[in-house]
Amino acid sequence: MSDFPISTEKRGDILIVTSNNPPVNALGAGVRTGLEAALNEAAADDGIKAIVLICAGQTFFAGADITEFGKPPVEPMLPAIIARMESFDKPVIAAIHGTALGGGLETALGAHYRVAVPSAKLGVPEVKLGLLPGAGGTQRLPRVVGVKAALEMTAKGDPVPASKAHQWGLVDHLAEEGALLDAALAFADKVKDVRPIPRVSEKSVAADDAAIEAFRKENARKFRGFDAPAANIACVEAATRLPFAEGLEFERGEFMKLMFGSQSAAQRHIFFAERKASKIDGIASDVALRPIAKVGVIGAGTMGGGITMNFLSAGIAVTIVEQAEDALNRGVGVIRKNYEASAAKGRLTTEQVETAMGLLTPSLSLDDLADCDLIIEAIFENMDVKKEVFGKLDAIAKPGAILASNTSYLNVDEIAASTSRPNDVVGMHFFSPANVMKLLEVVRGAKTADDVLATVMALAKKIKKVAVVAGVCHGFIGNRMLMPRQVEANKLLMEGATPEQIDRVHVEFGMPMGPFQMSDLAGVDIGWHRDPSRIESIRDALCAEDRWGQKKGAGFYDYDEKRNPTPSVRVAEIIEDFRSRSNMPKREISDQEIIERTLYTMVNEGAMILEEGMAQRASDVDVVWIYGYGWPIYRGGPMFWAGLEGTPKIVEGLKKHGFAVSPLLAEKAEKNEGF
Ligand code: T1G
Repeated sequence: MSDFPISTEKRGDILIVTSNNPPVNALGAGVRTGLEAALNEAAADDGIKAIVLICAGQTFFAGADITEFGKPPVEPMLPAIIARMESFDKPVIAAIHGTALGGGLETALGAHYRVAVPSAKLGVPEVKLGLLPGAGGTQRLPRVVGVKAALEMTAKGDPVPASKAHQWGLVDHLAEEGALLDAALAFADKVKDVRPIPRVSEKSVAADDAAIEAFRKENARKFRGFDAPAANIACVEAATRLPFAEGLEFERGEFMKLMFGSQSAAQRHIFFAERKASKIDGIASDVALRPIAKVGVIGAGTMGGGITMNFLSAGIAVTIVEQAEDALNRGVGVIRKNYEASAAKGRLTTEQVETAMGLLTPSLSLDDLADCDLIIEAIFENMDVKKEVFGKLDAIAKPGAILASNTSYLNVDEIAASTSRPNDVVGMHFFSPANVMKLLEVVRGAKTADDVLATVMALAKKIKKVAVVAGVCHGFIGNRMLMPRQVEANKLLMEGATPEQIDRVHVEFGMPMGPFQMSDLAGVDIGWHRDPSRIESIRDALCAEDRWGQKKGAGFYDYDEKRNPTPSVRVAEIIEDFRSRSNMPKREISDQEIIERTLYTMVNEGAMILEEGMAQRASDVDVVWIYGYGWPIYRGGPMFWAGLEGTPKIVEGLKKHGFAVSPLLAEKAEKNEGF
């Protein structure tokens, strides 16, 4: 036995070494010390002929302990433990269930054999933390699975199922589900006297420069702006070129560069921020949740259909209601088409499509929502319309049903007041396309009950959304910060910048698209007053000429039939016309000014959101922008980025352009602190 989260038990001449370090058996200092002690115990006992290394709880080691990063290293370090294990003169059998990830898989690679249950997954997701497998993974993995598979696993970070790992020889034996230890013991008994003991580092891996080059080219767009993927590729390439020991040195050097870079700090920040967002300050984590067995969705348009798919895909029955039969049939048809498109790409089986569609009940009557546990309206973004529907729902919905609005900026308290049950009302703001975008803003009304909020946050996890609690204000968190960005972007057009320049600055920053590209995608006509004779802005002028964006083949850009954009001469004329009529002098606008007026203003708005309590924490604001708008994860979100950019520099930039600086931001700048 040992004092550490590692216990040992002798079973005949096999030593069972068990890690019990919930929740994911992270390889923290205590575990590493316990492993070292277990190896010493096995070395000292001639009666032990093999070791089975297994984990209790939900998973095999899921990696190094990320909370230790950035702190002084504590011996024994993982690479040393793995090297000791690999050079051991008695075979070590890793018994894998759950997810053997990162340092966990690297530990299994240091073992001599690997036994896994079919449901297990094996991967090296360090790249998603802006890192690379720093305990020999980039050198051992290619020696087992080859260059191509190692490139995929290290540079993209997605795990592979045990069945595929078994095909590749990464797993030596697949055990029956639920019989892992017995299978590992039987395997150990079989190999305990087999010599030589197989050691991965003694294998070699053939060079495959063509595959490496092809992989780099094929993923250039996906990896744009990131440092870690290239470092992972370089390490895999080193494994084909250098002796193992030198390869380890190379890997170590690349790992340390990433570990102390801002990108990994940003990506680790988001890893924890995403998990923190699901926690609601002031509500006990064990509050009783309302059961959600049946969901009602009102509106079968783009949003209603996308929202519906989230629940169907999670195995939750949905009744979808429309006013007109053709709209209902169209909406249901789009849902089926989307599922069939996924099946065509091999992401779903036809059975899964039919199962999902089998959970869908189309209806033309709100009365059919009477037995729903949650009803979400996704209808026209107009307060009067929403209040009318909620008034009807109040009479139809069963007691205890949660009534949610998908409004993207309207006042949820006002909507709740149109019912006799405001404590059952909440905002659930999905982002379009709702079946794809991970972010869900959960808008907490003044009277929203704690259990309603907790139920929706838990349900979000079930439908694979990243949920963030927002307060009731115009635009909540994301769209509220989008507003100053859009206002300034349009002002910059009047002062001499072009849509292409402003969008380029944002794309170079790492955004998937700039403000005007986004406007063309979403629809320039969103929020337009629809009166072509009323032209008070550049946007009005575009809409009056039917330039509603990609859907019309023209918006801020011109589009060909494949929706490829080109700068528009007509738009330049419209802007010029507006500028000359408003006697606005045209001037050169620097890229830096665009950053200051569109990104610094977002940070300022984020600080005001925090001051007003409209977001629980700065990291929640970051999560909103990463998962709702594609903010580059290697910059950690707007508030984290403010720390990298420097709050004093941001305040100076805001003041230079005459913006009122939020007190919280000013205070951070005073102390030269981030958020
Ligand atoms: N270290 C510390 N804490 C971790 C952790 C880790 N590796 N993984 C998860 N947690 C915490 C998490 O913050 C949460 O805490 C709780 O565990 C449950 O997590 C040297 C350098 C394993 C698939 O990147 O992918 O090895 O919120 O909510 O949904 O080369 O956790 O409860 O307080 O995500 O069941 C590489 C990261 C590390 C794996 C389980 N490994 N983890 O998912 O639970 S770097 C990873 C995950 C490394 C070496 C390198 C998932 C999971 P709290 P959860 P889950």
